[in-house]
Amino acid sequence: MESKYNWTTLKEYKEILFQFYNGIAKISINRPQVHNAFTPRTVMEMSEAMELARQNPDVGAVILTGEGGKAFCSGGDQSVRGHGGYVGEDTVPRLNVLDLQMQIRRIPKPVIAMVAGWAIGGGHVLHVVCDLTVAAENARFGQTGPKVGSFDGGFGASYLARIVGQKKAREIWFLCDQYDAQEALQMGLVNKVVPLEQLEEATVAWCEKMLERSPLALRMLKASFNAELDGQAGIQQLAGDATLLYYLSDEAKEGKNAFLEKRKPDFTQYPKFP
Ligand code: S0N
Repeated sequence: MESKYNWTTLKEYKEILFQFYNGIAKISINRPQVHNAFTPRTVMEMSEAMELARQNPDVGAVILTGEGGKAFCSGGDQSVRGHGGYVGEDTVPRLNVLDLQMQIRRIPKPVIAMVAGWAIGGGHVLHVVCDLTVAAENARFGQTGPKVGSFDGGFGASYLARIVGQKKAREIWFLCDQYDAQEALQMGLVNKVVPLEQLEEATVAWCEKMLERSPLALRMLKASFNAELDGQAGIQQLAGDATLLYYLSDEAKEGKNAFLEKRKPDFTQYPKFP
């Protein structure tokens, strides 16, 4: 489908597109012939692009999507599934999509899944771990693990259950049924459903709205939502952001300056808030 936006390529890849427009990075799986199933290489490319988006100060929001209009992602490419993982060109089996899931949760910028067509298996989990999901009316959601001999007991199970509830999450995994966009909306699995031809516009509009918001507030909120679920790792993320904010203060700078000037720090002027 033609885009009305002037996306520029940030870096050329073999199995994904990595583009930029107006503060938004778009990472798009480009294997429509297999409904955007991912290989280890696809995931490595997405991982690198996600890190580049994180480090790029011009990027304030990330869209994760799939090319072709018929699939967001159909999970791990079963044709390269080997003994112990998905086998890449180097013949090593990997389950590297788990690292990508962590990256999506860790990047201190909102990540929106833009879902047209199938979001299935490991592809479904990818949209689940995104901060928000905008779905086209043709979107179809589901897990296939127990049908094809796999499962994701990490975020794919526990975080899904936090979103849709324990009973529904067990139904989704145990039955391997597929759910349309309206059903997904009803169970809180997606945030918004729009006609396919409006999908990109609606997603970009939400990104642009978030780009008008305070980036530090969005960062702190994302870390706070994660902290509630992620235990010590979540607290570490939130605490790291607290340190970032503290470093911005004159009080913290006094400590550093005193060290460099080889003098005793004077913290007396800083308030002891009630
Ligand atoms: C998506 C489905 C339902 C669409 O059906 P439809 O419309 O009838 O299309 P098809 O004719 O089936 O598909 C069109 C072409 O695309 C190929 N294809 C589709 N999906 C895949 C896939 N996942 N791998 C390889 N090829 C795929 C079809 O073969 C067909 O090709 P041609 O035209 O040549 O015949 C339907 O396609 C479907 O059910 N697909 C399979 C969905 C699935 O089971 N995915 C895998 C689920 N498992 C995972 O994702 C593993 C999770 C995982 O990755 C993981 C979990 C925990 C810990 C680690 C990991 C990890 O691996 O890292």
